Amino acid sequence: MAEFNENAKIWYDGKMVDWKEATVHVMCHALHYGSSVFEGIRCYDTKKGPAIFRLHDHIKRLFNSAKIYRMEIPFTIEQLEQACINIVKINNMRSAYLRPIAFRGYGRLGVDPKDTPVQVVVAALDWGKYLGDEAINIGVDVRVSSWNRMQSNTLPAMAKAGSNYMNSQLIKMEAAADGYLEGIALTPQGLISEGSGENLFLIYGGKIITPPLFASILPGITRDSIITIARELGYVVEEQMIPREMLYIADELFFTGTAAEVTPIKSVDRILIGTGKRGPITERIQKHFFGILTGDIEDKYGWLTPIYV
Ligand code: PPE
Repeated sequence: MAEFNENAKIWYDGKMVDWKEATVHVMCHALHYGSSVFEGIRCYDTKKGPAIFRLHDHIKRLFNSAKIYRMEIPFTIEQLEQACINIVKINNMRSAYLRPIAFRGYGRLGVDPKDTPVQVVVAALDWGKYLGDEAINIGVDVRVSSWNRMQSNTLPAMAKAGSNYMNSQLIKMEAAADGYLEGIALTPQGLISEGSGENLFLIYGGKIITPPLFASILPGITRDSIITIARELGYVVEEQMIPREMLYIADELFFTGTAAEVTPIKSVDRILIGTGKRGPITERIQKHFFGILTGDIEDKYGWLTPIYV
């Protein structure tokens, strides 16, 4: 869970405000109709100082999410990138989880968002390991959810919209109620999609396989980073539709996400995956990924934006 620091400042429509001042009205459009788009971005404490991971790609995705919903963000990409940098600075943080969100605010009620202003917030939180401290090394136990991910003509999965997280909550709460850490959702057609807040990778016969964008997934930025790293390490990575049963016979499985980073999965529906421990390919990819984030491995793709230059 993310920790709130109530002494922190929040960037709110271009101004730095106190945590307690960063409020919305109960008649805010987003509260009633789910009209928000957001991002989750990590700032890492690297050897060269704090740096934000793939800042531009995240802010670009925020604008894409807004575009899908005909939402005009009243700031530029550059302004929001700067807001992310400034919020880390002003709160004196070495590492952080940044939560930019754009939403339809207070104007009038009614589904049509006409006359409701689009407001933008960037908050900085402390968020440790998403699925628990041990999860990264040992792995998590998950189930296949009875809830499917949405079809793109129902709620577009490529938009990181608040409303999509109602579906995520169903997946997550069901998993928790049954004693699992997370659920894997299928597409409406019954093939593998993603977790409630993570993309999924499978290793089978030495190949790395992940569902394609048309499998109702969020186009994860960690997913993209892991595809790049895995190919650099010499693995074959394929984007393919994956039948459910392949989960059980996979040699290794892992989740990726900003919050989840790279988290191994040790069982699905109580069936052990491989040896029931983090697999060797997962470990190798994790090491490389974390190596870039600490600064031990060269950031050759320019993924890190330093806070202080
Ligand atoms: N799928 C979903 C549904 C998702 O929410 C995330 C991120 C991903 C895939 C991975 O995307 P990326 O972070 O770009 O690699 N989920 C964010 C929110 C989690 C939350 O509980 O809040 C995150 O990881 O920040």
